Amino acid sequence: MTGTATKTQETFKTDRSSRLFERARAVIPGGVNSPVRSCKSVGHDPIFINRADGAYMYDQDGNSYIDYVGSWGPMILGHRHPRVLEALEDALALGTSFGAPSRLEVEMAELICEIVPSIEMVRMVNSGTEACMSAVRLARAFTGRELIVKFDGCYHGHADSFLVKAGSGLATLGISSSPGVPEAASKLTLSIPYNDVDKLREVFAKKGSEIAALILEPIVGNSGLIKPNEEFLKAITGLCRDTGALLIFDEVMTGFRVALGGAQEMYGIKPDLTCFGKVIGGGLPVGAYGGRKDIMERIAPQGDVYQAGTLSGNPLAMAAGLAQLKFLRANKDAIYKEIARLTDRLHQGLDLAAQKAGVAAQISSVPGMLSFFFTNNDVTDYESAATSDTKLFGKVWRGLLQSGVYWPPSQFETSFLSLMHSNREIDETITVFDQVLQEVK
Ligand code: HOZ
Repeated sequence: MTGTATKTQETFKTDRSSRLFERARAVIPGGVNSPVRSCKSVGHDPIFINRADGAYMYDQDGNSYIDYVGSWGPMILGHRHPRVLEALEDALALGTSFGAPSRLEVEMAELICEIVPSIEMVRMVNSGTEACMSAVRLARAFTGRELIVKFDGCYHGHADSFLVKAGSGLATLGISSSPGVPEAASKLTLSIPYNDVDKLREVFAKKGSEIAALILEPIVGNSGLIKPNEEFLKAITGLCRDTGALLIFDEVMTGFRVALGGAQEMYGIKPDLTCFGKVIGGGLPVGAYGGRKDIMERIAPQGDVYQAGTLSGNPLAMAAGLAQLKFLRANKDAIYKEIARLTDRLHQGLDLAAQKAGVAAQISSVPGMLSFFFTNNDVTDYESAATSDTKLFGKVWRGLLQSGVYWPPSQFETSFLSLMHSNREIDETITVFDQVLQEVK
């Protein structure tokens, strides 16, 4: 399942993508169905993808790319993994949607509870946005409190309560919130800098008894990749325990990726609730939230907290997700070791290339996720991530694209590696990055 990246910038053509973009702009706002993929912040028009296979994507003009978006996380096994395709074919033969319970939903819930010990019960939804939105409603109902604490530059989907100093597309577009979010909703969300223990203590000292939940990306992917420090992780667990606020981990990006049990396994933390997204659908639209049984039992129809969805637990999404999760569990040691090795190789290579070019760069990575920032500052929160030279990032992004590397089209997103990336793709990426830096510095 290997391909080849476009070797030279001279062969790079975008005529068909350009024509599709023109048609799209007439009927889809901004010509895209999600803002970041418009490539606006990196000074390019979007590339329309035709197909993907293994570690590669192929566009409508026939250009091929080593893919570092991986559908924003779920393609841990690469595109079109045979196990996932087989499971989908089997499920397809039985029907595409029932709107009634089916066996695969039960198997999925059992598997998630087995792999992630903090999860005793889980509810399927259709996206990470839905998962986070529902988890917060549940936390508010359970605690009888209304305030939510989040961190600047973290992104938990586009529900009203989260569009306060949010990362991802909002950071990319340079906006911190959105018209249409009622002031009354944003007032209930307190957003503070990531990794800032003093600020965290201050907020909990003042408002601890009113805080329903603290929600965070245990490793930030939506400001570019930012790792939590140890003191910060200790503080969040301690403060939640002491005040009765629920700790919600948004593992939409990190779940089943940085380790089989996600970031919570990596850091040895048991959050009260966890949100998952696309990763449990193996590339199909899905999400889930789960956690402590005494909290989850409050959800209707067992309890009184309402949340519902016709396509929740959709058989195709469950089949693809189960196939991927079972494969990951069966080959756990080899897979996570290999993904960590590949990420490390890329990290070292990009670091060396930047040093060679004399360009100030910070490379940040955890197994399977990596970002580069063009700054002298250590990147520990959104503010320091925003000191990156985004113009240079745009130039480098365009150079990578034209040489066959599809990197996330925003400084404020992380890249994702898959098991289908090999030394060959990693080394080619490093070579291209090196050449591009020499040209644009
Ligand atoms: N905001 C998404 C990743 N954090 C990107 C969604 C997309 O454009 O597909």
